[in-house]
Amino acid sequence: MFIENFKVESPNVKYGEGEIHSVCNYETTELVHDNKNGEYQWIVKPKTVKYEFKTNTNVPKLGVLLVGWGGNNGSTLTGGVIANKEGISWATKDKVQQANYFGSLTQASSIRVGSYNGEEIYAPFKSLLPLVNPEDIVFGGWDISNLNMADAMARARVFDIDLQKQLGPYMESMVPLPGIFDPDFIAANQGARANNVIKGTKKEQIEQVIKDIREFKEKNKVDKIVVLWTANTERYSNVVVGLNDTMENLLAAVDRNEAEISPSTLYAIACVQENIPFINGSPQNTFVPGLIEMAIQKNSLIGGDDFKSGQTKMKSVLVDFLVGAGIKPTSIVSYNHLGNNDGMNLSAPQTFRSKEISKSNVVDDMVSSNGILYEPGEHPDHVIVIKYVPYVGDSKRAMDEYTSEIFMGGKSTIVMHNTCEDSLLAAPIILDLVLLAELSTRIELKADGEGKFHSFHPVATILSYLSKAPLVPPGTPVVNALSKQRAMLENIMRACVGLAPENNMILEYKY
Ligand code: NAI
Ligand code: DG6
Repeated sequence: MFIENFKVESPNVKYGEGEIHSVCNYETTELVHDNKNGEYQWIVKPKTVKYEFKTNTNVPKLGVLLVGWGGNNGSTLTGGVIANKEGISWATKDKVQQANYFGSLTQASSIRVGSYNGEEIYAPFKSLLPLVNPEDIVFGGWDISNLNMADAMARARVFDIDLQKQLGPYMESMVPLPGIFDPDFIAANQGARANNVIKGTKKEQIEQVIKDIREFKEKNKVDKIVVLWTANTERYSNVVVGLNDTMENLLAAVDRNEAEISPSTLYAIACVQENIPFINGSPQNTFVPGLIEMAIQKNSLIGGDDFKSGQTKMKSVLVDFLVGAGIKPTSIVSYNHLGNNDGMNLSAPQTFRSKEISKSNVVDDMVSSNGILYEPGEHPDHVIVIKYVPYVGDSKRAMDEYTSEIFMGGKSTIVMHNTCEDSLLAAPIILDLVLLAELSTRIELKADGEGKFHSFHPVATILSYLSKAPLVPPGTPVVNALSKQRAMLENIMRACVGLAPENNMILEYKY
């Protein structure tokens, strides 16, 4: 059964004026490697830590500024939200299609809340905690191409033509602000697009971005802003001692107008300086060590990297299933071709390399979790291929071959093929990223015995479910397995309303 909403009644939660206050017992373990009677042994000690959570329930008016607003993702998200807001439907060759948010965890997925009369009861994911309504978001952003959003949507060739015609009037007055352009960081084939750029030194460019953010906030009377990079994939920046390795060196390098500071890092610096959440939806190393240090020092949220939309999402499910089932993946070959501007940009070796890195590291945690299947350091062969085929446009073809070793020397090969508009996968993920980033800035927590509440760590691992290469604070484990990432997010949100983590034991029906 599906219910629309619910309220928790428990000594663990108090719904107050503008705030939910909850208490949870976090059940964890402490490990000790001890010498007992001349023999080393692992000792596991269960441990309970009491946490308190405070969630501000005043949902702000939110502004979302997209870097690369006029791209396929930016125009698809903007049009998609308008279509939902305006209740637009359009004719396809199959049926009259209604706008929806399919593919969005926050808007279109559900959570289990319990059993009632022998039936499992589910509720919308978004009923757990108050989230910004996507239709109340004010969108804006920057793009190095000056096309208005209606023309950008037409250039993207993602939406059906009947939908584009209806959205056009809403989008033609939306024009991206000039963006920071540095041809050294993206493919040379993007140069022709760059007719809308911020001039000046790197310091002046940061100042302009800060000015743009402040003006947008003022003009649109929004309470909060989240900035998200959905612009071209950049090449990696070199991380160099004295250049970008510390906050001090990074800021000094900006003052010296050093060439090796990428546009994405410049936008991120502007946001951190303004204490505005900045999310990186592309694979490059925007968050150089100096930037991470700055975000930590200013306690300003950063999250990323690279939207986990299709092939990689599947990989972080399938490999988790295989390894979890005691099957040993030995070769993973992921091939895809696409014909949109992202594909064109990725046809240059340096930008492709950024994507190759983020797509390659996604099985590491699953492989290292099973020492029965893999020797220390052993890893499946893992190959990533991306080809640019203009004719297919945004309709990406992804082909994957997983070969595994099974019982008694047998081999199992699974082959998958997916055809799908890439931007229709990415747009709902962008929405989730900004909504969840905003929510996480309203949650505070403290462990038993701690004097005061504090916010989550500014490196937002809570967004991992949506990222191919989750950014984590230095010295923290990276979790790629999709089910664990979802459970982490859902269980933290459950804790905020005094609900225990979903444990799937369903003991009440076991005897
Ligand atoms: P796109 O090429 O259509 O859009 C990118 C936009 O960014 C373009 O309009 C371009 O003019 C603009 N741009 C480039 N550099 C800029 C700068 N420095 N400042 C402001 N604007 C700038 O690409 P698309 O398909 O929208 O993808 C965007 C990014 O998202 C790419 O990096 C892609 O790799 C990444 N991504 C996309 C996924 C998907 O499923 N569509 C999934 C994972 C990541
Ligand atoms: C070619 O791979 C284009 C990329 O931008 C991908 O579409 C994007 O990274 C999505 O990747 P995945 O692996 O999540 O489908």
